[in-house]
Amino acid sequence: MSKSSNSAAKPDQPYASELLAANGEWHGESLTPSDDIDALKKSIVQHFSHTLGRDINNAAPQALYKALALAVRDRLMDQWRVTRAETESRDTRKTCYMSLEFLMGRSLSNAVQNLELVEPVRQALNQLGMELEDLETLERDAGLGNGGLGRLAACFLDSCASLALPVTGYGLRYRYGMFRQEIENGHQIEKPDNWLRDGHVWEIERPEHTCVVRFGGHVEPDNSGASPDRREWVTHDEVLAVPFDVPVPGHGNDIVNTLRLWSASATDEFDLSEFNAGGYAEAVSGKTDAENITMVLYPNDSSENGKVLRLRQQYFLVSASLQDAIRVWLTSHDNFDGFAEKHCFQMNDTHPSLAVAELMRLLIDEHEMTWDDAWTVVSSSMAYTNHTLLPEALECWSLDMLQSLLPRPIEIIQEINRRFLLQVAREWPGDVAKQAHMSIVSFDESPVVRMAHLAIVGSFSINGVAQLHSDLLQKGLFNDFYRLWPERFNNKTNGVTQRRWLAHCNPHLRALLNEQIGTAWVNDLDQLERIIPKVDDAALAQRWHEVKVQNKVRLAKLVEDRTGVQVSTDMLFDVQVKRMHEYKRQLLCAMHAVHCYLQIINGTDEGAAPRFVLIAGKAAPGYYMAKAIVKLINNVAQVINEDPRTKDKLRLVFLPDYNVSAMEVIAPAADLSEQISTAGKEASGTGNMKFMMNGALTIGTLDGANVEILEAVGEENFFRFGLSVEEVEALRPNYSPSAVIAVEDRVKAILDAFSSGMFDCGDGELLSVAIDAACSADDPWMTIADLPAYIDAQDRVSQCWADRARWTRMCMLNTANSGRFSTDRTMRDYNREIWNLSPLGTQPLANG
Ligand code: 26W
Repeated sequence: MSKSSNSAAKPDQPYASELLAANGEWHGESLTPSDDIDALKKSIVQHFSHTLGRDINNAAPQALYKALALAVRDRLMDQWRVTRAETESRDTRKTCYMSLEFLMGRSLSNAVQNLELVEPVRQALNQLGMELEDLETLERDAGLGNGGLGRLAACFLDSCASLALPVTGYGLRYRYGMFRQEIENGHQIEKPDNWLRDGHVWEIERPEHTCVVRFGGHVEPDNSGASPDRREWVTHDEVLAVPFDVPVPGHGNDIVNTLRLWSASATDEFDLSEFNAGGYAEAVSGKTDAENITMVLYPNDSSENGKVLRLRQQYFLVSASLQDAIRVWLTSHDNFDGFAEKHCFQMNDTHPSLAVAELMRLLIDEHEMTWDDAWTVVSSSMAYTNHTLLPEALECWSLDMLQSLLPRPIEIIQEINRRFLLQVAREWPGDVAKQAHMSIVSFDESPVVRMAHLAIVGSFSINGVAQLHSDLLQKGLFNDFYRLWPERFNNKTNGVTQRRWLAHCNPHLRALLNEQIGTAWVNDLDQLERIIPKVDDAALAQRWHEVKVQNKVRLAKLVEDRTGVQVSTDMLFDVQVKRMHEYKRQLLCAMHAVHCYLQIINGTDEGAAPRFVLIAGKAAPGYYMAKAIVKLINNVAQVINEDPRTKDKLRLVFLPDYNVSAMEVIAPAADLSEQISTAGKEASGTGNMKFMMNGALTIGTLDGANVEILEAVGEENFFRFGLSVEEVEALRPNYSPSAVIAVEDRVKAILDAFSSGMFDCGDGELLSVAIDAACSADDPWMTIADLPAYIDAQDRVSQCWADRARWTRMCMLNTANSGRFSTDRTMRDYNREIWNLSPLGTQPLANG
């Protein structure tokens, strides 16, 4: 392979030899402060008065939080430096996990737990007159993601660090994360999420690793003769990518991995012609164009609206991240031999799939490789995870837009496609339709680039996120590709990290589990099976029940604080929290609440469990129907909650501003987990796993990972209902909601209640839009088809609730069988079948 143009020689180190020698210690003493209580107290006070310059006599709570966070951060700095050095060493094979979203939530509590400092920190704070829980909740969520895909990336990082896997997360440092949701008169209102307003303790800016990313301009032939495939990208604009590193501590293993978030900044070179013409202010304000790139997270979780800014974000992320990997490589190599063996680039959905073209460009144009050598590197280091089967979520970018924004990468995409179509023609000679169908660039009049096709053609591994989803990808959406390259396709069922989603968020259950089976489950979730032999222990069941009640008290308080609605902990907490989307069928849940209400007012509610139905989730700001459903739920809630007849029997609440921290209160308190999507639509789901782990029972369809949850816990401990994938597809051509309504009085009564105006609250039109859609024969989500079976399943829930011993036993079995839904298992699967990394600290380092 060809030589790189960059020199691998180290620059002269201008630093004092004393400083270099002191890397991690000072005159033989470790720089890491001690974990004992006095040292912690001293650190907190020092940061409060010296780093933050505050006065203890008028301590702002935010400053106290920050002082604590800084004290904790000090205790991971050395481990972070050592982990980075080993990860970046020439012998370490590593994964770069590229994602437009990382939904990290809060960091302080996570760091305290993973550094195993909970007790000393708690005591240090107590001695200073403070409570850990009070300070923890002052931290703003880092909400740099929409939903499942972003939170999955965050859980992956926790598990990789805890398994000592050399994995670096690469993402964007959005100035504004996921919007804050307020509810006004039942409508969703979006407010900006200024999460950096008070500063962010958990990031370290690394301006020395800034990269330059190009946009616009055009391409010219290259006359240097360096490589026959090289081209010159000229007259482009440049934007700086400045990295901010966030530490990702593993649990109790001295590993601290890195999440590197790029922030866009203008180059210091302003438009001089404008400057000289006296337009100084105009030249400087041109900066905002560049800096807008990382200004805001796009709040869409299922449809792409083709905005050029979003495309700029995607390219900005992949270009900077790949340049970064190459920079590190060239500090210890002078060519690219072995680069592919030491790197895996995992693409979280198609959002970073321009990486396929960008790595080609960097290798060919910047590092003088031939096309064939570069393609060998790219196609053996890229891997792609698909997270959705919904056609509207599959990204396509207009060729025109790509040509004007990224003239060189699009040239490369077209060449990749040309070569790929030759391969298709060899496999299916004469089949032009096949070529049209599989082509990366569509054959339309206004062609688009299908990003999933680019990702598949460029990757050695393509995975879905639950067994059912992976099967459907192979049988349906990607079938042609599967026939061409079956060996590339695999499944990796999602998980969640039990450190956040059980140990941290459910301290009472953690204590009970620790007492019963020891603490090993925190790093080995299969240990939870040791609860199985104890599920008939009545005394244990009673304590399990008491833990649930305590958690329900905590959630009830949150609900009352945010909505003013009071709920009794004697009620069955029936919970559906997730993004608002028609396929997730929050409408089904609302219709069942109406069914319960009608039973109460008709006096036919005998045997019905007293229920608190809790729904929460954000609607994409431009998704009209999802917003109509939010309004519908709020209207129904208002009628139910204000009717004195429902007292002690039924409450319905839409909790505003659902986010990671809210889920940490909700999951431990739920009795019933609603996972009721139309079969074949939810790729996996991960909320379903959080609820199961915390001992909620699931009412669910055979969709996504529900199938595997059911398999793990058994039919008798799961409320299954509804059409299967095959049944949905078989029914679709003859689907007739009116036929269902004609024979189902319960369904008719619900719809009559809506059409009577009972829930209109002055906004009947919006409601009827949602109800009419569900009653149409074209309803893709087939809500009415599943409604009778859903009501039956809810009746089984009510019956079961009446027998508390049986219910609690089922809850215990759900927790006990949730081991396989740990992201520790997921990451081991990725590592065994895709990444092939050696855990840090297990390999002798040569030339480290
Ligand atoms: C605007 C572009 C876009 C398109 C699709 C943004 C986001 C998406 C998604 C479909 C994102 C997403 O969150 N998917 C979810 O991923 C989870 C983790 O794998 C799964 O558990 C969910 O089932 C899936 O909907």
